[in-house]
Amino acid sequence: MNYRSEIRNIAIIAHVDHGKTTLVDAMLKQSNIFRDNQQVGELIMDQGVLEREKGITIMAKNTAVTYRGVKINIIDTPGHADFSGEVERVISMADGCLLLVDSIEGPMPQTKFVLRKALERGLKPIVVINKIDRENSRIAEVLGFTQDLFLELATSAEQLDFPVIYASAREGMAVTEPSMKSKDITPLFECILENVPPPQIESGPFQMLVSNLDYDSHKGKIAIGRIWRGKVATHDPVVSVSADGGITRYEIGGVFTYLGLKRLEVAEAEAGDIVAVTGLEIVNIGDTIASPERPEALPRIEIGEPTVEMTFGVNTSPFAGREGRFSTTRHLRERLYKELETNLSLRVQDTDSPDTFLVKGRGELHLAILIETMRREGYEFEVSKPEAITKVIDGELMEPMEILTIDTKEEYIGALTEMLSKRQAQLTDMRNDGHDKVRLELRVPTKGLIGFRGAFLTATRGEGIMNTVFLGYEAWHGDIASTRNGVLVASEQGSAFTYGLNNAQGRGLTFIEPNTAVYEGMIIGLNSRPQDIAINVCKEKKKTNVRSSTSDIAIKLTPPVKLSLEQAIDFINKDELVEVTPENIRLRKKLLTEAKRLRNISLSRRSTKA
Ligand SMILES: Nc1nc2c(ncn2[C@@H]2O[C@H](COP(=O)(O)OP(=O)(O)OP(=O)(O)O)[C@@H](O)[C@H]2O)c(=O)[nH]1
Ligand SMILES: [Mg+2]
Repeated sequence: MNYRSEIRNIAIIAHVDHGKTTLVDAMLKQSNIFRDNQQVGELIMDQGVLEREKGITIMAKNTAVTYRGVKINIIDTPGHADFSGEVERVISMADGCLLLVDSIEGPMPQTKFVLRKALERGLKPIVVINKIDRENSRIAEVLGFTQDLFLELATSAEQLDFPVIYASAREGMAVTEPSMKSKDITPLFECILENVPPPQIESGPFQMLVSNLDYDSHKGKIAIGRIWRGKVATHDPVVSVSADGGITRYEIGGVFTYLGLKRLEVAEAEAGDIVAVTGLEIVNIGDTIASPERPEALPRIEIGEPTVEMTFGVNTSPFAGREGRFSTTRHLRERLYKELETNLSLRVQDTDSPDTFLVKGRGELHLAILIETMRREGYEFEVSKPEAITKVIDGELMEPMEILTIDTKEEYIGALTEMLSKRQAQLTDMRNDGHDKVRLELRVPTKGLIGFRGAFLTATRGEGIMNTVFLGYEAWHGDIASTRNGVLVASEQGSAFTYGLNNAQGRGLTFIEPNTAVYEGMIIGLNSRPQDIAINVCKEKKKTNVRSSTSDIAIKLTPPVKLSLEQAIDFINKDELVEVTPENIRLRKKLLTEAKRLRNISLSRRSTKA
């Protein structure tokens, strides 16, 4: 076997927010990639609009730095459990990984998930205890927990012998012993060179696995992946091998390697390196690109199954077609199926209704990000309440289960326990930090977590953090009764008036401002009782000599509760929809008129009695 000693390929993996992208910042900044006066800012790799807005990584991305003549290809991955398909997609490109662990939080559910994936793939791990600058960091303890995790997950004794680096990604420093001082992350670079094996190469005809796709308006489709065998050069004839074994011939348009934020065009590239190639129009992630001499497929990328589904339908509200550029079935269908090319853990299915598609993802956030992206692209559509995906195995109904971890203050435990038991959660562990902080670990059916996040934040007054990770399928635990109150529903189409909204506020919370356009059946608030009520919010105060607008002003409304897209999806019940357009997010009843809704209730009562 030959090695390429001038290359290292590493993936950076961790639980959400433990500092992966910040550590990549430090690696980029300290390897002289940028000009001295270049303003690069923070979280450099998080270039997606939603990534920047939300401060989280959504897609895995490649970059590279050079250190002492060695090129280190770096793959930054997302830590949020909903995007774990991204980790599965890219991890096969690496030979080693940096497992980051927050020096206060310690290993979290997603730390375990990603470490398991990395060890299964045989990646050489380096543990990085990060954020050691934080005031209450408990480095020794966190290292102990991390060692326990390795004991649980290691597939060979060798994997237990991992190097540890202590770092503050934010301050751009790393050391090999917590007591040491350093001005930079040199010890981390040295540790990578020393411990991560250089890529093994096989000589022979060219072969690479496509792990990612990108588009360029000039160059067209760009296929990204690691070369496993041989070399590739511009104009080389190649074939792509698709999932069904189909072979398509192409000529390589260009070959690129990574350096910093750029892709550099090179004449040729060799096994062991991570490259981007152009010229292949219909290649997909998971396909192999190979020399026509030996068109053998590499094993395809395995991605965990989706756990949550919801419908995406053509907008059927009375305001349909007003605000979106793309609103037809054809638009919606094409866009959703296109998403499958890069969003590997997503599934899309046609349904009995030609205007509605079933979309399955790894969690509510996974689906919410797709909805938000489409809305910004100009699409308008309606979505249903997310539901856990059940399946029947050997005649038995099974449902997905998750591990829920909660970090909060002791005082909220009572309220949380009550909420969680209604959602069929079972407490499996509770740890106290000796002050007033606790960590709870629970097993919960996925269905019990839908709509939980909002309630959780309210119950803990924003002083709680919750994380979930997929556990597996278990026999159905039974139905969960809806815990939400009824809604306030507009009874007429028009413009909401302060007077009408004031009446609504006598019944509960409202979601809209005065002058908002409403339609019959649109949800404008939350009732303080279990049933829905229809209210005419377009009602003005009876006309007197005084102009109505001035008398309106005299009424002081409580500011409305504005639901974000994620909150809206979390909020709705099965008989409701979220209408999504580039300009608005509206909530509505599926059945818009009160008469239809009442008839539906009496019909369903009759059918349950029968
Ligand atoms: N105090 C301190 N904060 C840090 C450190 N590293 C990262 N942070 C902060 O932690 C937060 C999350 O950092 P990110 O780098 O986005 O974390 P991430 O692991 O990439 O997060 P995801 O990609 O969303 O999973 C940011 O506010 C960082 O500024 C550190 O060493 N010390
Ligand atoms: Mg990140």
